[in-house]
This record gives sequence, C-alpha cells and structure tokens, in this order.
Amino acid sequence: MKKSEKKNENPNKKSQDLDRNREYGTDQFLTTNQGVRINDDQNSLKAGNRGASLLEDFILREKITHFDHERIPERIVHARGSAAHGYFQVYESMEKYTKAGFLQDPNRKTPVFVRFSTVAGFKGSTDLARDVRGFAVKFYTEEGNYDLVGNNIPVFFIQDAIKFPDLIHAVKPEPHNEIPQAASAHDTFWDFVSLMPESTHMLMWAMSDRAIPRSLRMMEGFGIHSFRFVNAKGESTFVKFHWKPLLGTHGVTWDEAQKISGNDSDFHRRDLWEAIENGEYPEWEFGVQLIAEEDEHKFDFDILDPTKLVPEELVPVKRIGKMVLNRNPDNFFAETEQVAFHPGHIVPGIDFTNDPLLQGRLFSYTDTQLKRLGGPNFHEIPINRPIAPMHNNQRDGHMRQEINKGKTSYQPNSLANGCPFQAKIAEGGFDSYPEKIDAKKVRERSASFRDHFSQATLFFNSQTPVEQQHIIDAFSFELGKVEVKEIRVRMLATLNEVDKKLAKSVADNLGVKVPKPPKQFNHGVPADFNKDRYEPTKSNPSVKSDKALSMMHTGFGNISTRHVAFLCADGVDGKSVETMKKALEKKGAMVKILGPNSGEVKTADGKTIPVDQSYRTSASVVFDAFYVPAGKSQQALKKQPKAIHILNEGYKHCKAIAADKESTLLEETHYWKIIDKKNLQENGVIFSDGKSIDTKAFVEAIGKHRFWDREKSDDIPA
Ligand code: HDE
Repeated sequence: MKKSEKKNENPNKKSQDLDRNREYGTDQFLTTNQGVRINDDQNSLKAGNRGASLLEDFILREKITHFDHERIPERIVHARGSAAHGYFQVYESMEKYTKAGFLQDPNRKTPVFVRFSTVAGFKGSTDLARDVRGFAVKFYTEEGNYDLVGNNIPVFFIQDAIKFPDLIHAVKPEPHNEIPQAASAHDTFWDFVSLMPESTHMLMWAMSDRAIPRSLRMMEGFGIHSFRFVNAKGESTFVKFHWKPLLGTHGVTWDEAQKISGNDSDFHRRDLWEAIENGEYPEWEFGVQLIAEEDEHKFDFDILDPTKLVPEELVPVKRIGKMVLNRNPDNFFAETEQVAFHPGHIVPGIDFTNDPLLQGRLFSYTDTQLKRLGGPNFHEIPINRPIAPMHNNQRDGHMRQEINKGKTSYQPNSLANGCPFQAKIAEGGFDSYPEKIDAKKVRERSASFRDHFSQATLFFNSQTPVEQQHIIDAFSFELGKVEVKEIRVRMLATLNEVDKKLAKSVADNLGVKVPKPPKQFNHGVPADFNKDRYEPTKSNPSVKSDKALSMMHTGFGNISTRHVAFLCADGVDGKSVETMKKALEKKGAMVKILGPNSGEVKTADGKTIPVDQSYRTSASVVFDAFYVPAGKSQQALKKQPKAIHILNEGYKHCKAIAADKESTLLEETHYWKIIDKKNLQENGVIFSDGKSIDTKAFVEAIGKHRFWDREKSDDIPA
C-alpha cells in the first residue's frame, strides 16, 4: 500500500462526501450507460463480417457519442494546472479579528483542495514556462466554501479589471499564427506592458526566478488584494494573505527551465504527485498581514492598489496556521479540471475591499464557469459542492442533479412554513461589512495609484546580486525575442525609472542605448483627460529594501523530496551506493539509480541493483544533485558521453555533486578543468579523494539548493 493511502485511513469530511460519487469497476460487468451488460466490446454490429456497420448498434453509438463530447473548453487563463487534497488547521483562534469558523479552533481540520497553475499556456503546455503560477485554495468549511484564489506573486500587472482581457490577449499566443505557446517573450506582450507603466512592479517579479519555480511545493502564495476580516462585533481589519512553503522558496535556472520543458514538460505535476504518493506531504504556513481600519491611509501607497505589496518590514506576516496536502485526486477531469474557484466564495468573517481588480474578478469567475462547465449547476459537481448543508430556491437548469421536494421554490412562502428560512447573523447568516460609501459615479483612477516605479525599485534593491543578474538576464532574453525594436527601446525607458544599472545592462545585452525618458509613459489615458493626471509619480518610500522579497532569505537546509541521481554502471561499489542512499533517504531525499540500460547494474561483489532510469531516458535537469559512487563503474562511464554530460550540466546549473574515491570520472568533465580544486566543498563538490565520502557534507550541500558562484564561470559547453 502506498504511504499516502495508509495515512488517509480516516478520510476527512470532503473525502467522505466525494465517496457518494466514486465509481469502482473492479469485479463488475462492463455495461452501457443504461446498465445493459456488454458481451462484445471489440466489434461493432455489421451486415456480414465485412459488411457496413448498422445504425441500430446502440452500443457503438453510445460509446462514440460520449467520446465525441469528452472535452470542455479549457480555462481562458490558468488552463494548465495540477491539484491535490489536504487540510488546514489554525494555530490559535483568530477570534479577535474574524469570526470565520475555520480560523477559530486549533482542533478543527478544514478539508482543502488546492490547484496550482500556469497562466498563459494551454492545457497541454509545459510546466516550466516563465510565468506567474496560480495558487487557488478551496476551503470546505463548516460554514460554506471559502476560496482563496491567489498567485505565487503578491502583486498584479494591472490595477483595474477592465484591462484584464487586454493583458491576456497580449500575453497569449499571437492571434494570427498562435505563436508562441506559454511564453511572454513576444511582441504583443511587451508592446502592451511597455505602454502600461502600472505593470512595471509585477514585471520585476515575473522576470525573477519566482516565475520558474523548482517545485510547486517550493512557492509562496499570495491573496494579492487587501481583504477584510470581520469579527463577531462587526469590527473590520484589513488583511493580506500569504502562504509560506516549509521547504523554502526556490527556483531553477532559465537554461534549466528551457531544457526541462523538453525533457519532462510535466515536471511540476509529476513532482507534486510523487511527493504526495511517497508520503512527503507539501506544507505551507498561512500568514496574515493585519492592518487596522484606521491605518488605511498611513502608507506611501494605496492598500487598494493590487500593483503594490505591503512590505513585511512595515507589517510583519503573522503565521496563523498550516496547510498540508496529503492526497492526490482520484480523477484529473472530475476534480482538477472541474473544480471551480471564485474569489467571491467567502464565508462570514471575511469580506471584500474596493480594490478595482478584485471587484471585477467578482463578476468574472461565475461567468466563466457558466461557459466552461456548461450551466448554472456547477456547484453540484462533487468537487465543488460544499460540506455545509445547502438549501435554497434556485431550481432547474442544465444537468440538475438535486431532486428538490415540495411545491414551493420562492421566499417568502407560507405553504412550506417559510422554509428554507433565513439565518440571523448570530446563527451564521452572512452580512456584508457596512462600509460607508459616499461618492460621485466616475470612470477614473485614484491619484494614490500613480506611483508605478517605487515598489519595482524596492523589489530590485531587495535582491542579492545573483538574483539581480537573473532579472537582467530574463529581461534581456524576453526583450531580445521582441522583433520590433521600438518596443524594446520603449521598455528600456521604463526600466530606467526602476534602476539605471538594470536598464543599462539590459540595453547592452540588446545592443541599444537607454533612451531619454519619454514625453508620455502611460498611453492608456482617456481621450479627453489631461495626460499628466495619469502619468506615474514617485513617492519617497519609507522602506528601501526588504529581506522577505529575496528568495535567498528563504528556508534552506531541508533536502526532503530532492531528487538525487546516482551515476552507476557494472562494477559499481555496492557499499558506496548503500551508504549514501541510506544517508540521503533518512533526510527525505529521493534517490534514482541511473544505469547504461533500464535493467540492472552488477555491483563489484556480484549483487545487482535495479536501475530507475537509463542514461538514454534521463536528463541532468530533472535532478537536484548527483553522486558518482566508487567502483570500476567509473571506467565504464567514461565511455558514456551522456553520463559526463549529466555531470557537466549539473555543474553548470550550480547543483551539489559528490564523487567517491577513485573518481576519475570527474576528471573527464569539462568543469574539472575550471574548478578551484582548493575550494571544492565551498563550491558544492564533495570529493572523497581516497577517503570515505562525507555523506553529511553532501546532505548539507544539497540543502543549500544551488552554488550560484559557479555561474560566473559560464563556459561549460552543456
Ligand atoms: Fe483570475 N481568472 N482573473 N486572477 N485566476 C481565472 O476563472 C480574472 C487574477 C487566478 O485553478 C478564470 O475559473 C479576471 C488575479 C487563479 O481554477 C477567470 C482578473 C489573480 C485562477 C479569471 C483576474 C488571479 C484564475 C479562468 C482581473 C491572483 C485559476 C478560469 C480582474 C490573485 C483558478 C476560472 C483555478 C482563473 C478572471 C486576475 C488568480 C476568467 C477578470 C489578480 C489562480 O474567471
């Protein structure tokens, strides 16, 4: 039995609820959809065995018709996703701030279903696209479903929902030839964002390594908008939501991302699935930044502006609970595809703010499900239905499942004694926070939303030199793919407002000069408005740099679920393999034995070790670290160019490498020529050099994720 099944002996309430719809074909007859047993599922009904097929073959017709209708429209954004079940538990009651039931009792486990996604690519596109990742959590609370539909980046490209279709049209493949797939590196995207200075802050994040995560399990999550907590007394506190992964926040290199896309475009999906199957459950802490109602205007940015974050230096993140994902879905379509998230699914104790992006989202999500899932009854689909009781007077529509009894379907009624009846607030009835609004109806943007550059600069200043270099490289790559020179140059003018060094470095890589500031940054100015009213302003932010914004200040040291390749061949020293494997697996790492073919390798003492992947089927980029065990196998591997290539690439991508005793194989690699032999260990190369290998040092090296200093020597031909 798989570890994940074993630990799920006590399924949570949502899992029990899903049991109503689970179907098992084991030990059952094959039937039609009408329950008629099928005798022959291999041949259609024909007039003679070479004859034409007969229309009356209801078995053939039913099977083909169903097949013809198997696809539904993919999501217009976030089409490619992977999901898992789990639970959430709060550490201490949040009663002071919110009456939300799932945030009261540390003993209550609330079932969750979480879907991670890329944004721009189609459903079958690669996991490793440079893109924002969706991080959508459905809490099945006792008071109804609460959806926190967030991303792995805390800000967004645009400030107003009315720009969303434009943004997405610009980033999706270009409409005339549907190129490129799952990539923002093309003219229309950069044309749009270079005319929209409000995108600048988010672009900095999207060009950082956050947009190429090592794993979905190693990403932060953010609710982005300011929301409200409302307590039992009706008092409101502004709140920003965070998910902090316990494995830390880590990315891959861009070279790696591109190669992973070719080698295993399901890399993230597989990684999530395997970790859960192996019982290495992904975990996140739930964090909140709380801002008192009276502090709404005390910042040098507007907390309603979704292109701004609240620096943790100003308002620390309070970690209030933990989410654990411990079960893979039973069926991808039924669960991951049909799940319908909606930021408008809230529960008493949580409420919206007037963030104009959030307000627009509140319309979009139901609307899109009507199209995607085919009608207004998508809440009845098993993965979407709440565990809280659900009774109302909504009726009928496509694919209605519920059989509502009685003759009343209206409120008020006397014929059914007023049932179902309204809940008092004290009985859990939802009441909106009575925010006072007294305003003119205008189609305008608040002046407090106009500083588009200061937080982009804050983000850049908060990065370590390696991270800054990656951002420069990413802009250079993306803009280098832009064909229209004016767009590249226009974008450089924007980058120059963020950081002069950034703009200059990208300009040098593109072979152009940084232009003078343009007369007009913002091209989205209403026709009869003074353009200056929309031009970006710059405040003097109180926070100049914030450690929390850098991935280098995240969790390190944990090697759980890291994939380590053992480069083996016949003659390998079995004891070396065994000792290292034990040391790594004890810390939760996943060891894969690589061999010349997919069968097994013979050890020096005549035993055999099964091979997980052959050099033919595996690739360096899908591993976090490499080990070359002792033994004659090393001589054999010298004749395996792929094995040498794997090590070269591992070195290029700054990963930990360990090699035992007579490791002449390392000497065959290109990096051996350039590596500083005196500081091997500091560079993440654990080399035993005749002594027995230091397994602890290797564990520590893997826990450091990468040895970025090696990037300086980017002359590995791999
Ligand atoms: Fe979404 N978004 N979005 N979005 N979004 C959708 O809803 C939309 C935005 C996010 O795994 C769609 O069910 C508008 C911000 C995630 O199923 C659609 C605007 C954030 C997912 C939609 C935004 C998100 C979606 C497409 C601007 C981060 C995937 C399919 C006003 C806070 C959920 C669907 C899943 C999906 C609209 C902006 C996150 C069309 C109009 C900001 C994680 O309704």
